[in-house]
Amino acid sequence: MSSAGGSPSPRSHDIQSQLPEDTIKILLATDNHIGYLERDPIRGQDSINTFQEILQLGKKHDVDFVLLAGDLFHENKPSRDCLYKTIALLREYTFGDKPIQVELLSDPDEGKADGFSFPAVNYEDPNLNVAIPVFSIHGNHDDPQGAGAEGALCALDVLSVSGLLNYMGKIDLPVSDADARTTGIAVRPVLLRKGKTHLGMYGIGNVKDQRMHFELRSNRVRMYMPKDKDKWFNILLLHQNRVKHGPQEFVPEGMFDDSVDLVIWGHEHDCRIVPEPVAGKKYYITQPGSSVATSLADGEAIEKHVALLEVQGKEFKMTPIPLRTVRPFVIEEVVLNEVAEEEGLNLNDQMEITKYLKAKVNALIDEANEQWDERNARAAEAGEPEVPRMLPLVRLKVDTTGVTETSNPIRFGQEFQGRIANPRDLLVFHRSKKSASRTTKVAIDQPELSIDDPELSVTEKLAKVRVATLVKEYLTAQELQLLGENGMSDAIQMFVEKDDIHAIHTHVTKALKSLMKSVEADEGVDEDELEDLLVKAKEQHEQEYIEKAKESKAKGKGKAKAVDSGSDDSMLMDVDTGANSNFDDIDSDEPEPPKKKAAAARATKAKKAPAKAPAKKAPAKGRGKKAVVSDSDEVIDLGDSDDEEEEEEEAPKPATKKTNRAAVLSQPAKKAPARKKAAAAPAKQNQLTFAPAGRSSRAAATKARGKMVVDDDDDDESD
Ligand SMILES: [Mn+2]
Repeated sequence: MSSAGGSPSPRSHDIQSQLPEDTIKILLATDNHIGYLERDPIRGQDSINTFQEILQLGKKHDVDFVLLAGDLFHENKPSRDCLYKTIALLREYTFGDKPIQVELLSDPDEGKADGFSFPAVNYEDPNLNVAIPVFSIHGNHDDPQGAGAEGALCALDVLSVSGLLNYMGKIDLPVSDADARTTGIAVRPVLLRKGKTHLGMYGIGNVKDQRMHFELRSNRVRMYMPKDKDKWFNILLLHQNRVKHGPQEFVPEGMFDDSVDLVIWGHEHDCRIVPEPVAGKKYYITQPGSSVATSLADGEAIEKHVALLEVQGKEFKMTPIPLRTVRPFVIEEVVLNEVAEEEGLNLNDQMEITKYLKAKVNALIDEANEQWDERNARAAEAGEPEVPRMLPLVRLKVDTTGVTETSNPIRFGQEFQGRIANPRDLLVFHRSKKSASRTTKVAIDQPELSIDDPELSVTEKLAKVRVATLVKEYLTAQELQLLGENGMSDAIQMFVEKDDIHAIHTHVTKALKSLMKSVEADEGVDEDELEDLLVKAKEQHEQEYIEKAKESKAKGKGKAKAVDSGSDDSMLMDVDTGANSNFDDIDSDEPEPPKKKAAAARATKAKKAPAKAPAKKAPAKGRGKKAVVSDSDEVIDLGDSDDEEEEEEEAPKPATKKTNRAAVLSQPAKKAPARKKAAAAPAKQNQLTFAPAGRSSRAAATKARGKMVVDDDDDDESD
C-alpha cells in the first residue's frame, strides 16, 4: 500500500489537467464499525476516534462530500453512547456555512421518509445548514431490521431523518419470499453535478450473498441510468463479499456493466484502496477497507487508509491517506515443530517454549512501535502534529503440533499488560492436522466446524466454531418437545446477531399458535394420544419450516451434514439458516403471481402525496407495480438496464407518466438558503427524473425483511 506521503505514479485514469471548478472532491471511507469493542477499557474508543479523524480529514481537504460504503456501525442496534457520539461528530463536522458546490440532479425525495415533507438529501432541506454532506449505503452489520409501522429500519435511517446523513441504496425488498421471485433489485442513483462534471452514485446496500448472486445471475439488478449515461462518471457502491467464501458467497469482480467507471467495494477489511483494473472491463475497483481492525487477522494488519477521490469529467484521481488514529497491528505465526528442528527448541519443556514465545512477542511489540514512530515521522514531515503512541495490537499464532503441554494463553498475555492493547487474545494455539505441512493461512470461522470436532483444541473451537452451529447442535441434543430446532435456532441467531429482543418471543408465540391449531383439529383425544399428536405436529411443523425456508440443506442435522454434503452446499447450509435461500432453485420455474398485499401497499403509496411538496418537487410518480422483466439466462450483467430496458418497462405505463417526466425536466430552480445559492455554481437546477415508476413503499417493501435476514456471515475476517 502506497501512502499519501509519496508521489504516486500517474495512472491512465488520472486527471490530466485539473480544473477546481469541475472537480468533485470526495472523501472515501468505509466499514468504520463504530461501537466495536466499545466496552473494552483500552480499545473502546478506537472506532469512534478514527471516525472523527475521517471527518476531520474531510474538512481539511475541503471535500464536497464524504462517501461511505456500509458498516458505519458495528452493532445493528448501536448503543446510546455510540449514537450519541456519532451524531455529535456528524453535527460538529458536517454542518456549517461552507457552500455546497455539488448540485443534486436526481429527485431529492427519492427514498425520503414516508409521511414527512423533508427531502431525503439533507442539503436540499432549507432548514438545515449542511457544509459537508455524508452519503452512505448500509452494510451487513447495520442493515435494516424489524417490522414496525415504518417497515425495517436501520441506524442510518435514524441519522437520515435527523438530517445528518444521506442514506442511499436502501433497495426495494420483496414483501414475501414469493414476491422475491418476481422482483429484482432496483438501483436508483444519486445524480450530482459540479461544473462540467456529472457524477452518478449507484448504491446497493448489503443483501445476503445468495440473493445478490441470484439477482446478478438472473440479470435482475437494474440500474436506472440517465439517457445520456456516457457523459456521467458512474460510481457503484456495494457491500458484499469479494473474497470467495463459497460458490455463491461472493460477488465476482467482473460482473458489472461497462457504464460503471468505478466500483467502491465495502465489507472487505483489508485496505486495497488503490484502484485496481478488472480484466476485460473498463472500470476499476477500489476497496478502502475498514477503519478499525475488528479481527486479528492478516488482512487487518495492512495499514489502514481512507482516500481523497477527485472526479473530473470521466477521469478520476485517488489519493490514499493513511489513518493516524488506528492502532498499529502486527501478526505472526510460529510453528513450534519447525523451531524445534531449526533451533533445537525442546517441545517437552513448557518453560522453554514460554520463554521462546515471550521473546517473539517482545520482538513484535518493538516492530509495532517502530511502525508507529515511522508513521508519526512521515506525518511530521508533512507538517502534521505528532500523535501520542498507542498500545499496539499483537497476535501470535502458534502451531503447537507435537507439543505435549501448552501454557495458558491468557496468563501468558497478562505479562504484557500495559504494553499491548489485547493481552487477552495475544496468543492463539492450534494444531495442524498434517504435522509436516506448514499452512500459514488459518481459516477462521469455517461454517462446517462442529463443537464436537475431536480434532480441535478448545481454543480453536472458541475461535472457529460459529455460534449458529453451536446453538443448532445444542438444540438438537435437547430434543425439544414442542418447538422445532430450525426455527428456534434461527430466532436465537436473530436475537444474538441483530440484537432483536423480540425474535424468540415472536417465534415461540407463532409456533405454539400453529401447534395448538393442529391439535385442536383432532377433538376428543385422550392424554396418551395427545403426546403422540404433539410429536407428530411438531415434526410436521418442523418440516414445513424447512420447506418454507427452502433450504438446500439435507434433512439430517448435526455435524455430519456439512462435511460430506459436497462443495456446493457446504456454505449454504450453515450460512443460510434463514428463509431466503430459495433464490437458487428459481431459474426453472415460472414466477409466482405477486402477492396482493404488495400491490395494495404500493397503490396506497401512490395516492399519498406529501403534504407540503415544494415547488420543485417532481409530480407524483405512477406507483403501479412494474412489469417484471423475467429473463433468467445465465448472463451476469449488473446494470445492463439502460434505455432499452427502461423503455420496455415503461411501455405499458399511462401517458401521464411521460408528461410528468417532461415537466420534471423543466422544473424551476430549487429553493435554497440564499447565501448558498450565491456561492453554488450555476444557480439553475434541473431535476432529472428518469427512473421508471413503481418504487415500492418502504414499509411494504421491508415488512418481509425480518424474514429475509438471518445474517450471513459474521465472518470475523471480512465483515
Ligand atoms: Mn461488512
